[in-house]
Amino acid sequence: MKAVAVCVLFASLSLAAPVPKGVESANIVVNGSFEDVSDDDAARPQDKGSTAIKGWVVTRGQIDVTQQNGNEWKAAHGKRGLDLHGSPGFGGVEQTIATKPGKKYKVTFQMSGNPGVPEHKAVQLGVRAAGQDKEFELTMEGRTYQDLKWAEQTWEFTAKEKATTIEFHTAMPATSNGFGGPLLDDVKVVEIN
Ligand SMILES: [Ca+2]
Repeated sequence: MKAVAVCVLFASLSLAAPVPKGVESANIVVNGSFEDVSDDDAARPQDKGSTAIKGWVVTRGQIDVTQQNGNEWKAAHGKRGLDLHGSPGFGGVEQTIATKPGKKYKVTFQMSGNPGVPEHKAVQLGVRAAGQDKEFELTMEGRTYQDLKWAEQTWEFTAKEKATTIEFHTAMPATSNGFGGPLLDDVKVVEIN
């Protein structure tokens, strides 16, 4: 009886095995966690056009690299992230990735906001690629230097070319405080079909 039971168990296990969904696509973004930047460059604001953050070009205006300091400014991944407002500045970052025309891509990233700007009740961050775009908003309620409450966001776009430039940028109004804005970390892009 025991042997039969084991056989049945194995049979049902093999039936229950998940159907392979094909190979999970790899993340095609370089340095999506913004860790690969020299200590010197991480310590100073980065102007539009800067390529100090490996794989990325700073767009629009100045940004800051954030760095974990004790129990403050913990990154979503690793030790560093970006504040898309500089000192001051209203900036962004972009990267050109290899894509297949007509294919869909899933973008995931971690978002928060700089808690040092009490007048900001919320922060807004824009993502754009291949002529498509989306704006994300997060409340600043409960977000502190000790607890940035990083929140995962997702978006999808369809590639049109063999190379696609994806940009993450502040979507806050020019009347907002340019010294602290939306925070970004742990960017991933994977092909999904
Ligand atoms: Ca990071």
